[in-house]
Amino acid sequence: MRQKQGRHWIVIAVTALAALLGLLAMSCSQNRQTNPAPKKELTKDQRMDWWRDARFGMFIHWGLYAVPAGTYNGKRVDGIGEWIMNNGKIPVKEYEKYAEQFDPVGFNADQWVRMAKYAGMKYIVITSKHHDGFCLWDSKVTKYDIMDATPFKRDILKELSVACKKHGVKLCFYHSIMDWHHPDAQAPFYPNYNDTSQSNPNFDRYVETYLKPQIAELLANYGPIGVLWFDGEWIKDWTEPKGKDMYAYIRGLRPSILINNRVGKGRKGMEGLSKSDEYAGDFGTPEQQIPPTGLPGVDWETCMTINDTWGYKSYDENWKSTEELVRNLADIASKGGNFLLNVGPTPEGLFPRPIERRLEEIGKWMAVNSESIYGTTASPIGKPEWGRCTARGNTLYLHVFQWPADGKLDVPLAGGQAAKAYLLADKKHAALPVSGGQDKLTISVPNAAPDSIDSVIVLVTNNR
Ligand code: H79
Repeated sequence: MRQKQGRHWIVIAVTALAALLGLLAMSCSQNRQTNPAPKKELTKDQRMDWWRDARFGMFIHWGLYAVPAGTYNGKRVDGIGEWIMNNGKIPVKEYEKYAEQFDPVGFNADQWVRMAKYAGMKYIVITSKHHDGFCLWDSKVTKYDIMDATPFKRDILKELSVACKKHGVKLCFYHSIMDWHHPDAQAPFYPNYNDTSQSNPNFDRYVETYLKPQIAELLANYGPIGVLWFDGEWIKDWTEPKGKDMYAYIRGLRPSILINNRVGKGRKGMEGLSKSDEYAGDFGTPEQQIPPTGLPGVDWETCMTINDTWGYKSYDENWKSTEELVRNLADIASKGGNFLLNVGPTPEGLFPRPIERRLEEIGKWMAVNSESIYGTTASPIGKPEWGRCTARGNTLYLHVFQWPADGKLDVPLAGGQAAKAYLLADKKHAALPVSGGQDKLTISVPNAAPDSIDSVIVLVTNNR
């Protein structure tokens, strides 16, 4: 009996100890959550490092607007495809019905990411939510999303996050502040959802109980996110203090993330300026334009359509040529910026064939020449008349768009500065003869251009 009682006490003591330890562990882990061990915060340069190195990314505009694809009630609606709800004056309840038709059975995240990677793009920015308010992921704060409102019921962002991780491509989200579907945002402004003179008295509720929780979901459930790319910040209800608050909120959750300047009011009109000491945001976002001389002192990224629309329009065939796209990439890199090239997939979940062809051709150029793009800095010799120039330390990459007919390429550098020159396409790096003058040097090049779009000559200098 005594023995039994003794054992009884031991059991109680052990149980109590275990419970105590459990409590202790719990409070410790709680402590860990509320008081994170002081981690050394990354500097802005460290946060920007991968992005500055990347230089080339894929923008993807995909949502319900791919279903009407530019046509409403049998009539073509002018303007960019993803704006059809506003431009076609489609009532919320009617637009919502496109969700029932959104069934992109051809969607294959792995294929999309492989195409981006093949083209040499290091990151993907996809519309988690565009102005129409429809969500491409399983959001817990709305039923207006891919899981609850469509027959497809597959979390597109989840599948992309898996594919991006597999292929080493950074996943980033575009998220619209403006929301034409939410009653506390712009929905009541129908038929002009983009009315910038009106205010919604419940907008703060939208921000606190909808927008911020959505951002938290996007940061919690899809692996490490490279960039949050905001848009639709021009509405009256969005202010710079709100932008700064959102910026701080996001950095509080993910200290190393990057956030574009449209989180606040740092973009005046369609300019790309972002000075983070004045405005919230890490980089400027010139849209559909390349700043003539870059934006000195500011990180920036030009976003651009591959035809004339962001979201798919079935009849927009105004494709930019591969030549224009590759030269844009070189032009942008030569000014120290990034190129975010947009694709608008079909409602079946496919990239239109003309897009695939261009990505393949860009990829072929990048396979030979990407060294002249990744991690390079702006041209130290301005815009030479034959093309563009990018730099990496002592090395200049001469992007020759117009191959010299006389076999002589003039470079505005003093002659003594050249240590060596060769064609990037030449695996043997056979030296090209260089002769020098006072204020220019001349490289003798073969008669035929190695690449009709952009032939790169590597010029190693000894002066920098
Ligand atoms: O997502 C793509 C487009 O749907 C979106 N941004 C890219 C990345 C885009 N939104 N608007 N535009 C493109 C052009 C429209 C600009 C205007 Fe305005 C909005 C004209 C009037 C309201 C902003 C505010 C510029 C002037 C006032």
